[in-house]
Amino acid sequence: MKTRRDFIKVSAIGSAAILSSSAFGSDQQTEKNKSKKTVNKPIVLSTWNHGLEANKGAWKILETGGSALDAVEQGVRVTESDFTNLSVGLGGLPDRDGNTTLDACIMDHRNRCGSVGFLQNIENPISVARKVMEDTPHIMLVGDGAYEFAISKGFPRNEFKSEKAQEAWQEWLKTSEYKPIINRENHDTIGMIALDNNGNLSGACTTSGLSYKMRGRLGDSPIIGAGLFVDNEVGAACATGLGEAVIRIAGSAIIVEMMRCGMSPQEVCKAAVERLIVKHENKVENLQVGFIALNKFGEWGCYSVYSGFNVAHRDINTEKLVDAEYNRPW
Ligand code: SD4
Repeated sequence: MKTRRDFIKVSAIGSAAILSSSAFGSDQQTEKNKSKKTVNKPIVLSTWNHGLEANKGAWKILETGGSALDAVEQGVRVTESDFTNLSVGLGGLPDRDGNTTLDACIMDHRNRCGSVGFLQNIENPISVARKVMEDTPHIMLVGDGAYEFAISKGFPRNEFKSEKAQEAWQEWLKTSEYKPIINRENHDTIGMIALDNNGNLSGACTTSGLSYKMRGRLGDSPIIGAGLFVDNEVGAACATGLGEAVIRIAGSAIIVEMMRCGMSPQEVCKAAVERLIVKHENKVENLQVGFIALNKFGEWGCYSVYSGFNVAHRDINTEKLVDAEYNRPW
């Protein structure tokens, strides 16, 4: 584990890097990156063990030379359409009023992005987010507006309610104690980032959000820069875990900025977790967050506050689930 001194060192490098990059532009660093090594592509990374199945969906597109954008959309749709999943899609655990509400966002190599929040009764929010990106002048649509937009684009209304999720909610109602202790079980939000054969990056993130959340609550997952960020010059990042904590540090955006300055994906995921811990004044009991990052060379990394986070990785040579390094054990 890092000492405080090490941490300060990394933070200092990180902040200097961010300053230099955001204040003076990225050209110098991009030039430096260009002179580097060969590229491992295509490659796809997803959060949690449901990422293995999702990666298979993405891989069908990547292996035939398809775009990272199509791959991440099709990949996470696999998880959304798995109604046994209690944390993504219509099978997800509901809010405290018993309604499952969905958040998703997508971003591509041209800095285009789209997002939906507080969406109900639609099976594949990620595809609605893509339509927001492609067919509207906006980036985010939420609630009834997002739903009406989806219907207008031909997405069917789906009234599915998971018995398992409803039972869990009934159980929760007995105490109605709101404790956002998440990610102890091995399933959660799916975030996916990919690099295609043309060297382009895209990402997608989709979730039913925190179980038993307040009505109307949005987490990080539909927020570009928090749950997901992609910069095709540099890399992509995605977050899972307590969304409020990710939003506070603009998690995915800072990860990409640190990569812009030459830090490796593994270093930046670790630095972002360390920043998050410090910004929460070290009070992170039960606060789990995990990050994944991928750079333009197909190098990747992952790191979480607590143990238990894992990442599905697929490239030409490998298809596996990897346990992320972490700051502390549960
Ligand atoms: C949220 N970040 O709504 C999501 C939940 C999640 O792992 O990712 N859990 O806050």
